[in-house]
Amino acid sequence: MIKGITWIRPARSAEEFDALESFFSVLGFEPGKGWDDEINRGRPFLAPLGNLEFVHGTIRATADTLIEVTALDDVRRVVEHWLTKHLTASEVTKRITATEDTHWKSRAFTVEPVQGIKFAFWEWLDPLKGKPAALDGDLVANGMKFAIIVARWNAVITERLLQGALDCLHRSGVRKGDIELLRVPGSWEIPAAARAIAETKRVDGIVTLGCLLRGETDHFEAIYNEVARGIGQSQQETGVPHSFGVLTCDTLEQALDRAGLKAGNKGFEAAAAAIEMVSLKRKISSDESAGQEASQ
Ligand code: DLZ
Repeated sequence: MIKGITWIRPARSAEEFDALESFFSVLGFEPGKGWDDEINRGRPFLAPLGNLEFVHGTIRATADTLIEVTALDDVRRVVEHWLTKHLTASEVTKRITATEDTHWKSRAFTVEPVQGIKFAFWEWLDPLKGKPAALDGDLVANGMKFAIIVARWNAVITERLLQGALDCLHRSGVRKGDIELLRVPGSWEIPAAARAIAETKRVDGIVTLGCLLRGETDHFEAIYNEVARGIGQSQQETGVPHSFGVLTCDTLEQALDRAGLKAGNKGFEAAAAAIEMVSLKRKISSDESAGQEASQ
């Protein structure tokens, strides 16, 4: 019956509220539904998991809000960038601690985005701790390069998918200059363009975006099968992750729902899948090289 926990952190001034809102916005939290009324305002930030924890004995945590993350060094870079933008150089060093091992088999640093309000960010030393024995990719994409291939056919849909994909890439840390945008006439042409860009090895991942409408597309099944096969084949033969953002719908209305209306934005989801696969691929490679070093 319990559904969730809301922990309210009062801001002492409008400036403090704005600073906290700005700080948490850059960190990749999912924004909740904010509210403003005559007497106050609130901005919720959501995390996939949360808990309320009571502690008895000597408290060794360095902050009363602990935020578990999966890529602590990347989070630290984002935090440092935010601090540098908002504080003087001498203040920055006072507001962030070094990243150190904790007594609970993890690493952590503490940051004070506004004076007197501290947050500790931490990650397990063993990335598989608390999870089934599985490797998974992160959604942190700083430094990654992507190509987006977008079909012009049904542009009213595909342009929305494109906006969703760009939104996801930018919010995950991909720089504008690290995205190559390729436009092709229709979905049929996506595999050839994907293959051509993948073979250059200029990009780490490829997002494919198109829209096939059953009612309006002759040989719908044949075209769809070929597009799906071609994208899959390009991915497997080049080793570059390709995500599949080609909608196949019966009607334009269904496609609109999947391009930002009722059913989310499949372009955003395709970009997130591409980031995750690039990250996973990197983890697999670094696991392999760690394994090779260990056996030498
Ligand atoms: C020709 C065609 C048709 C009928 N329908 C679609 C569609 O629903 N979605 C899409 O992306 N493209 C369509 N096309 C265009 C083909 O994909 C291709 O661009 C042309 O046949 C030229 O090769």
